[in-house]
Amino acid sequence: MYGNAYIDPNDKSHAIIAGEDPQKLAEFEDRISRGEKVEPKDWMPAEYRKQLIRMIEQHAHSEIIGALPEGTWITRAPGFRRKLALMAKVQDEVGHAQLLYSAAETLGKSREAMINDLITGKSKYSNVFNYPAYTWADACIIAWLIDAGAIINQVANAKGSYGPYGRALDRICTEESFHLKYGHDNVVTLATGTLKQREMVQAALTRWWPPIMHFFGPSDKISNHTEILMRWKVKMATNDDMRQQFLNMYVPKIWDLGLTLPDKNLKKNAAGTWEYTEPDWEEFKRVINGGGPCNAERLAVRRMAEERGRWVREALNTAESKYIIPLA
Ligand code: FAQ
Repeated sequence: MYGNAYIDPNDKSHAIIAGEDPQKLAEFEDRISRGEKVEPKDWMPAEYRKQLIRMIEQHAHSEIIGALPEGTWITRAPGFRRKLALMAKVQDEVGHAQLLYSAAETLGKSREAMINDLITGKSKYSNVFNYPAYTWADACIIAWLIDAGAIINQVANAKGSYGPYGRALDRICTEESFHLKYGHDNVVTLATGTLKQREMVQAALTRWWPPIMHFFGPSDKISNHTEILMRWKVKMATNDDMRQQFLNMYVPKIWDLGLTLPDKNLKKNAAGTWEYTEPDWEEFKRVINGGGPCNAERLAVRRMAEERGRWVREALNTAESKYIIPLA
């Protein structure tokens, strides 16, 4: 027994926490089961810290990399109002990365180390941002359905056990809800527009459906981290639960717009569960491990930004910097 939790000998998490002080672990798990928040200076198992750093860091990277496919559409968005709205959205996403990097820093990994792991390809970020946004409709589908998926995930994670992550997510979710409305409005405009607009949004939806199905992570049967993360209330829903929630909320809305989805097996069964063709997990693995259509380009842009911003960071860090012009 660890605290209130019975350890099943077949439970993979048993090995992960084997080296921890049983007393401290029991107290920690009791706190988690009481729904208390864990704060940066509290004792935590090494694996809890490691998992949180991994997850929050990947989330932060996803926000800054996620700004890239949409960002290229700012100058080409139809009309001044949409340009302004998209600019604000992209700025929000970068702000979310700042909040998340700060939350991850409370666990002891520096921002420099995180950025370095991103640009050297060591860290992962969301699969979806490794696909191109060919047309304006792709940017609209991202803003509607990727943000919708992100909200489902983040609303669940916000109730999780680590205080700084939960608080960052509460704020992020508020902003994401505006993005969702903006994305929905754009998709409705295209889906109820001219034949050419309808074809454009349908083609984008067809392109984005497989990455969207991957977005919630591998199926629970093959997910590596879900078991331990659910046990410690870092994840508050499994990958399959989140996928089901998304299908339940958005497939009817998509069909209502007269759009179709590229999965002939997609249907809600009598028990209320969505059935679908199993996503191609080999494609997913390839994309998250650097082999997607845009991975190289995305990291090249981040490396360029890192290089071009170096002088600013140096100037801020050096009191007698050569970049500061003396007043007298
Ligand atoms: N992409 O064992 P699991 C956004 C990896 S924010 C890439 O199931 P876990 C805002 C996973 O890391 C979007 N990799 O993993 C926005 C693991 O690899 P590892 C980001 C993925 O952690 C909108 C392996 O697969 N949100 O979109 C993905 O228990 C529009 C095994 O997977 C977050 O990061 C994936 N989709 O569950 C911005 C939320 N899924 O480390 C701009 C926080 C899994 O063993 C525009 N993260 N992997 O080598 C989470 O909730 C979880 O990490 C999951 C994955 C649910 C994503």
